[in-house]
Amino acid sequence: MRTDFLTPGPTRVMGIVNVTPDSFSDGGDFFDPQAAIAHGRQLLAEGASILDVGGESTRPGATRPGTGEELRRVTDVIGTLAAEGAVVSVDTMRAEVAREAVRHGAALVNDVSGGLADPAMLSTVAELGVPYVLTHWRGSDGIMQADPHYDDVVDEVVDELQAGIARAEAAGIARDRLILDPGFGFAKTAEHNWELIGSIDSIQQLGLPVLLGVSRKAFLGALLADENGPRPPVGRDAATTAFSVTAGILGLWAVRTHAVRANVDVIAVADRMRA
Ligand code: PMM
Repeated sequence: MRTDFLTPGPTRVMGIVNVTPDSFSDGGDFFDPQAAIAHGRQLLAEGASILDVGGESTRPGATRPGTGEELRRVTDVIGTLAAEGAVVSVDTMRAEVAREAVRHGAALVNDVSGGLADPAMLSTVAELGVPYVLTHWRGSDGIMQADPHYDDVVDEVVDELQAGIARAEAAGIARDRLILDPGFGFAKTAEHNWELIGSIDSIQQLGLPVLLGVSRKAFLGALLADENGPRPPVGRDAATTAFSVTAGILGLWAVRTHAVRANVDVIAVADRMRA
């Protein structure tokens, strides 16, 4: 089993391949599996170390596809790209999709629910033996997205990630197979996201690799708003690279981004400055 992508080194770029009709920034662009495969190849050519292939939009209010439909969207894309040598992760909240994805060559499972959406997820990942991205999440219902509450967002996210690590280990996932993600935008307001990003070292102190998923997210649209309203998602790529500089300087494990080349470039600079 391949785990070379976990070894310490410069921050990696995980390129996003959304095989969905409704993701917030690129929904529909790569819904056709052939378009998704071509996009994945393009992201690899731009320097992506990992491709994150997902068949369900996690956008608040999105209608969930059935398991069969989610599988139909991702399996050929994963199978083709993995067979060509790519390190592929599957972005799914479903154990059955994780299992099939790994059978088709996925090397890691990226579950934005931290194992909370599907009770079979953690034990399935343990059985598969692959690395697992454990994301901070508090449910996908409207209230949790629209009005999340924390007394101290950093402390609570750290505590809840620790609880997630304990759940994962209890289910049989080895600690050295875990990657942590604070879950920007998942049950968090823009203010919560800014507080968390300012204290990302608190997440690093948990001692596991950290993945940053901020690419094109709404809090950047709000930051860059003008008289026409929030900046649309495709106009948020330059701002996204600012976080990749930070990630590179702090030596985070990876950033998950839609655009790849610019993020690879700024990480090269950040890494060189660290040397
Ligand atoms: N964000 C999205 C989807 N998957 N996975 C992880 N680990 N972290 C994230 O922040 C994350 C994710 C939503 O963004 P998209 O719809 O543009 O893929």
